[in-house]
Amino acid sequence: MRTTLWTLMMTLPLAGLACGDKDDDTGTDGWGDGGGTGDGGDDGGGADGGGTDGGGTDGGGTDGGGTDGGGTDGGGTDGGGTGDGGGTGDGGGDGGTTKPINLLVNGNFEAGWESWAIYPESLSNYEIISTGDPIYLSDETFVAGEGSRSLKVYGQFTGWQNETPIYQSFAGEAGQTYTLTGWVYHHPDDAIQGTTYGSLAIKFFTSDYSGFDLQESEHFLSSSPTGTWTELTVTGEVPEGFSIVQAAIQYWHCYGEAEGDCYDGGAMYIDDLVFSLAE
Ligand SMILES: [Ca+2]
Repeated sequence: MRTTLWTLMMTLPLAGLACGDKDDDTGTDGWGDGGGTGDGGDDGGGADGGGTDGGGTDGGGTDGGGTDGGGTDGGGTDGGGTGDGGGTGDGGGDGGTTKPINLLVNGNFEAGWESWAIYPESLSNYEIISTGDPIYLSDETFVAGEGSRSLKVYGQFTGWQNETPIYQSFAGEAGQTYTLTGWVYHHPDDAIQGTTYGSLAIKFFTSDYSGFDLQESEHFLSSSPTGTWTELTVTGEVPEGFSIVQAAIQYWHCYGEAEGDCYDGGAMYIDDLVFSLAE
């Protein structure tokens, strides 16, 4: 496995990390925002209800009371209730392809650690971090990439190279093509150091876990921009004979360390992962 990863590191282009404005839905990611809010509801309640029916006919005239007629019956009940329309206005799809179905549960970590796994389970060098939590070694506080919570991972501090894989597993079939995207971040006051790097990976296993293969995204490393969320993407096809597919976050602390005295600091934050199957 180590040979494979070295080879990968040599062959993968390290340049060209895509940094971008995470909230920008205009085109480049091809997702097409699908429109959103659906107007049309605004008119229902107000105009019809209160004005015409209520106050005039029933109320004011026959019963003769200001109280019964005008106020209660008319305006409130009828009017407000029937005025539908809100929420149904879907439409809007402004081009681009359909947003992919996300196979991940809790890919945005808003439900904390739920549905995620780490190997081995005894590892504890990670946490769910929320907007407003302190940044290690900094006076600043964390701001989630999406929603209010993200995942934070750092090194195991064994002195040696160590990997922390965090993942969700799926049943796959040979020939299927999967894509994993997500956003990563490191803060200037606690940035990734040395040879440590993080990445997204799609891992393939045979049913008995004797066979292993993977595809890996660009590396997020010490030279990657700090203080901004960067998108990583990886695509991979399930090889013949493989049936288990993992959408994985990797964190290689002290990568390549041979002396056993590496204690590089830094942490990587991850959010908003999407794992999808090509149609
Ligand atoms: Ca989130």
